[in-house]
Amino acid sequence: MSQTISLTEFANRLQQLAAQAQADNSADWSTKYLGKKGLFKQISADIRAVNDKKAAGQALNDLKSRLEAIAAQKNVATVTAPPTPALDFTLPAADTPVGHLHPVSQMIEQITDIFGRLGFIRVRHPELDDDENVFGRLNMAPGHPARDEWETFFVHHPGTPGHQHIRWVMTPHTSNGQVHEMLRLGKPPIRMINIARTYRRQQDVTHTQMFHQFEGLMVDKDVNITHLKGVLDYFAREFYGPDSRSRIRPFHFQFTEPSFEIDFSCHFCHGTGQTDNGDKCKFCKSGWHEVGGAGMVHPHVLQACGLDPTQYTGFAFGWGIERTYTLQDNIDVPDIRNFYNGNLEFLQQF
Ligand code: FA5
Repeated sequence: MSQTISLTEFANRLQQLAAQAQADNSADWSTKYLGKKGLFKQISADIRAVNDKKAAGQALNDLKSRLEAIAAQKNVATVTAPPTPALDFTLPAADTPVGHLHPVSQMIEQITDIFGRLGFIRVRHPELDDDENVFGRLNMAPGHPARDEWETFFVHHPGTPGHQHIRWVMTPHTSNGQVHEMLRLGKPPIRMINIARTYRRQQDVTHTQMFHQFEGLMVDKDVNITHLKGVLDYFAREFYGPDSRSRIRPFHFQFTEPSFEIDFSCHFCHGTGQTDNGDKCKFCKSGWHEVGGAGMVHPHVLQACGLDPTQYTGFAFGWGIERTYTLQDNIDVPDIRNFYNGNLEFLQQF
């Protein structure tokens, strides 16, 4: 049986604790005396050994008031448990974070939808392809200097005995889709949109080694540049807003003739290049954003893909998906690599 303590002995101990507390100026005074595991809590446990619990309880209450008075006098905050908030069952539940499609997937859906309304059907063509489809049939014979522009990853494959040797290439652009589609269908009309991953030996704030491009192709009788311009203007209006428009500027691609660079009017300054108070638009500087390339399919390409260039003409266009986001004024893309490094703060803005 545990030892009993007389009420007098208990009261003496309380007195000693009060005196000690009064003399003590330590920085952790409050925790030491009134904290959850503090001296008051410890001495309160001794009440079990006192017979006269009523008087002992009264003495403990007096000590508590005394300690609180000392705390106030010493100007220390007393440690008291925070009030338990009353449960309100009528409050709405806290939001559960909900994920969403990756921005690249979102844009693929949007682009597929916009061009789909013009009859361009989305197709898929290989991302690891024969050099002949990526370059050769696109008017870039082996050794042609234009090949250097694509900063290509080549895949070494020794070949399979008895099979034709294939020179494998990780596609640096989606233009190989033009070749596949013409060979697949064999006969116009052709209206495709090929969206795929592409690869280049490039890596900095505006380049990733893997990125996405899309490629449009239309081939038929009497297709001309005005059709291309109409399609680009339609895209500008649908994607950027009703007052957006496109511009094409002369350029060179080996697989289109003539070739163009495509610009879209800046949706921030509406193509004026100026802010309302006459300053240069910080977003575009010139009123336009360059997005990608286009042109009329080169007769050599039509021929290499089995189509008669005296009967058919066509146009092609293509650009990058990640880069398109960098041209939107409501989206912050300080580094294009953020699309692929799992940075949630970045991805949550989409
Ligand atoms: C081409 O790739 C041509 N195939 C486009 C084309 C299609 C021309 C049909 C004519 C007819 P270019 O190399 O400029 O063109 O690349 C097009 C776009 O891809 C660029 O404007 C950019 O948006 C994107 N791009 C290119 N390299 C990278 C990269 N490393 N990282 C992210 N985006 C890139």
